[in-house]
Amino acid sequence: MAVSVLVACLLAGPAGCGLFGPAHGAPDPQADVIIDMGFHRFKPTDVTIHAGQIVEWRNISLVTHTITDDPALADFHADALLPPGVMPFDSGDVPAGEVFLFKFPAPGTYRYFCKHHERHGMLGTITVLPAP
Ligand SMILES: [Cu+2]
Repeated sequence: MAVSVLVACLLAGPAGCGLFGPAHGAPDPQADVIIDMGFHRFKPTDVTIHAGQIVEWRNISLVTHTITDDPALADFHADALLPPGVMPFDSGDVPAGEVFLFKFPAPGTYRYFCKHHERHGMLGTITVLPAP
């Protein structure tokens, strides 16, 4: 996998390497919190915000990740958790260098994962407190 990424990098040139793109620029002005997606890891893993705040995930790695909170898409049911009544969400593929923004509407605990690396332990938790 790593070798094929490097080969793809050489063929595509720097712009195709994921070394450029929004994930490497200034954070989106709308974002309240930044979470980096590195090598099979969300960093920080656990984040606490308030309802209505926006999280920006930045894929600073060289591989595609997802931000997925949907029990129906999880290999292990416990890797996805939503507060009661909140709809599941899924970023879809976020390629290297790209970002994904999501506004958390309701308080509660959100446990999410990357569809490609759930089995590698790429998991995160967002604790959303009531709006101040
Ligand atoms: Cu991933």
